[in-house]
Amino acid sequence: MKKKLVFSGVQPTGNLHLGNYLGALKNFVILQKEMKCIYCVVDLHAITIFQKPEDLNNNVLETVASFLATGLDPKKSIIFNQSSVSGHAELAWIFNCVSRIGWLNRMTQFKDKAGSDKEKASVGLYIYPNLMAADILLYKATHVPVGADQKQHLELARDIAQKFNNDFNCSNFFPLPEPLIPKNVSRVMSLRDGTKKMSKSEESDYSRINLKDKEDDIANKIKKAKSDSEAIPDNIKALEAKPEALNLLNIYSEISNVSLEKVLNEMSGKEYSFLKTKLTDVLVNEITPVGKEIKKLLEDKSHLMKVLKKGTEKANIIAEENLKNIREKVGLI
Ligand code: AQP
Repeated sequence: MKKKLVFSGVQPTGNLHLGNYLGALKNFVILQKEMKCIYCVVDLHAITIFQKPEDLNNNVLETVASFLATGLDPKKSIIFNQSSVSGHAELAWIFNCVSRIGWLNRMTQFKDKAGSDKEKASVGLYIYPNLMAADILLYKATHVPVGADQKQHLELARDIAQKFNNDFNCSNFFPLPEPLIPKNVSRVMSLRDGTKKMSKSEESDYSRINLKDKEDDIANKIKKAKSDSEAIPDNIKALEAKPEALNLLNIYSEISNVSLEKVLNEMSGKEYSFLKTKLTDVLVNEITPVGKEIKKLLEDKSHLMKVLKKGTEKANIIAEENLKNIREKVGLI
């Protein structure tokens, strides 16, 4: 039995939001209690879409602050930024040569992010999933907590690991990493359009709850969130064609830790304004303390830099040890 090891990353592309929190960060903290975990600020992924250098710098520190504010402990977990361990880029190149163009052509995130003019997207955005496979397999991680949007990339990482093991005749050299996707809210949707995921890069700030939002921001955004003109139904099936209503109910169920069925039992027949008041309360309780802590942590940037430096040292030791064996398998001197 291989030892369990968790790896996951978050892009420093702006304010972290409720989707990042429920899809990833909350799970990171739970896993930290059970196994060895490596959590990475994936700055090399961020630059697949142009980032202003000064913004990127700040966003890296803000992401670390968000990790710590949600409860990650640098004494228990390794916390660092991707570009400071050069093994990520080296292994990504090796995987560029293992992964197949046909595999990448199937990735839906590239299609979504590249938009209609794919010719103008960066090559980095196209091969992003190979770098993600390298991030995970550089440490031979076995488990990867992610939101549902990353499931396809995880499957690609497994295909790359399998092909590497076959090509270089070393079965079981790389583990086939398993995604850990939250069961209830695996994809938090935009507050303005329930068919789109909540995202940092969505233009309207009203589409998301940011971890740094104040009480009033949260109340306003939930008040303005799209819901439904009919009363809350008593069964989940009736919500199928109402993605915005379902999203609000799902978020409420997850944060208040009450099953969706029970929430519907309690609220059926009521207006959505009833749900919105309760949702605002639970969100304010859960999110605003995190936001306050992020702001406090950002006042001491040298502490955040120290956390990254220590994490980098620890990550580098594991990465170099594994890379030595990887280079040998490939035949590089
Ligand atoms: N809406 C979401 N619901 C559930 N999980 C989500 N995640 C992101 N959005 C949601 C999960 O958060 C982790 C970190 O994601 P990321 O920031 O590295 O990249 P992303 O998925 O591309 O997030 P965004 O907000 O959409 O960023 P931009 O706009 O910069 O592309 C991942 O585990 C992800 O699944």
